[in-house]
Amino acid sequence: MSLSLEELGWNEGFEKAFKPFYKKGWLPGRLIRDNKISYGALLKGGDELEVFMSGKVYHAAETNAELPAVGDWVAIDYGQEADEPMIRARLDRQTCFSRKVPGKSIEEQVIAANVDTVFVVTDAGTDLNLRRMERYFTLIARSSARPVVLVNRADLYSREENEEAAQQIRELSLDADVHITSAINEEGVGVVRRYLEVGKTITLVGSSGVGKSSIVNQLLGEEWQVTGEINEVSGKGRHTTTAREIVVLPEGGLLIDNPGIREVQMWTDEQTLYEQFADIDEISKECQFHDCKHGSDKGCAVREAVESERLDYLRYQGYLRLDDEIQELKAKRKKRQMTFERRTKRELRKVVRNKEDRDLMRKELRPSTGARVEDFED
Ligand SMILES: Nc1nc2c(ncn2[C@@H]2O[C@H](COP(=O)(O)OP(=O)(O)OP(=O)(O)O)[C@@H](O)[C@H]2O)c(=O)[nH]1
Ligand SMILES: [Mg+2]
Ligand SMILES: [Zn+2]
Repeated sequence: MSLSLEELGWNEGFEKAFKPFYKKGWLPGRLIRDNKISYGALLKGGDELEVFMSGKVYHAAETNAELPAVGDWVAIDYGQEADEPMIRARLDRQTCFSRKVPGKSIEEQVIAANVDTVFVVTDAGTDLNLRRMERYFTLIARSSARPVVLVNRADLYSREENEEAAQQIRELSLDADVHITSAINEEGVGVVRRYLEVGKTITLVGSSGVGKSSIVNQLLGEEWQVTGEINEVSGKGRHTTTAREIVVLPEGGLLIDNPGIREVQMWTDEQTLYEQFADIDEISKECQFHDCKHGSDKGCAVREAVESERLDYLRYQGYLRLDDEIQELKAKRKKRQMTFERRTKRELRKVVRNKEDRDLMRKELRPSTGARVEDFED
């Protein structure tokens, strides 16, 4: 299969941004796998190449989120014959789906760069959590990708249960398409195909075990199996995905399967939050004070709306929690930006002198990119 750059997601914007790099003799590649020390890159023609990050790219990144990530387009320098191919630059992302690194850290974790559509996979029963769904919607809105929800495992629930779950999810977002699917019965998975387009990248996220890889396998056809190895540690004999990787689909389009996400921590700004909660934003115009926090504030129209059952109590609670998280993140970031990031950079510079050190450092200092323990539910 010989692939053009366009089939790998290249477009005019990237072509334009790449101009200065062509002049240096570098060539574009799309990162499809993060091996920590190196990356797998797809090149024009469809060949895969192992590429290494240059010290310059490493130093130029002020945060881990700025380092190359799966989905990124980079400029590759082949150097002399015996040299390792090097990433000399990363093109600006056209979309970027990220969350906050789980735990106390205040860093952004890029889940996938340059994705066009994010599928959130859930089900109508044990996995369904509308508050979590609101988080996904907020993160997707921030990413500039298009949101689609799959209410999967439909074979395990009644038609009414599936329909009701889908309806509840639809009420949370004006932008998201919501479909009911069953990967086991091959029901509705065909709808995912409708979103596939040559050169467009989709990704699937959701809790572990909801069926992301099963859906991916159906799109890939029999001979491809991305469901991972059997989990010997837990002894559950389940196939759990442990790394994200881009695959080119036989019918065109690119797809990133993800490990199960346990914590959907906020990585966004207030603006995106308000847009996602336009109903609350609208009501809040009637609050007595313009900086109303909608808690115990006097004359709060939002609280009144909850009391008169015009606004769902749980949605209101979810909103307050997300707003809290965003404010906290903002405050922490401000405080630590100067000290923490500058210090890390200085320390990196000191140590990352030669290649051996560089590789070692990469292993130790890139805990928040790629898949981590927190990515997995068990
Ligand atoms: N009944 C039913 N089972 C399903 C369906 N989709 C997936 N499963 C099963 O659920 C289990 C987990 O499916 P996976 O596709 O590996 O789930 P995943 O979302 O990729 O999980 P992680 O890789 O751990 O994040 C497998 O045993 C699947 O056969 C479905 O629609 N109906
Ligand atoms: Mg999986
Ligand atoms: Zn208010």
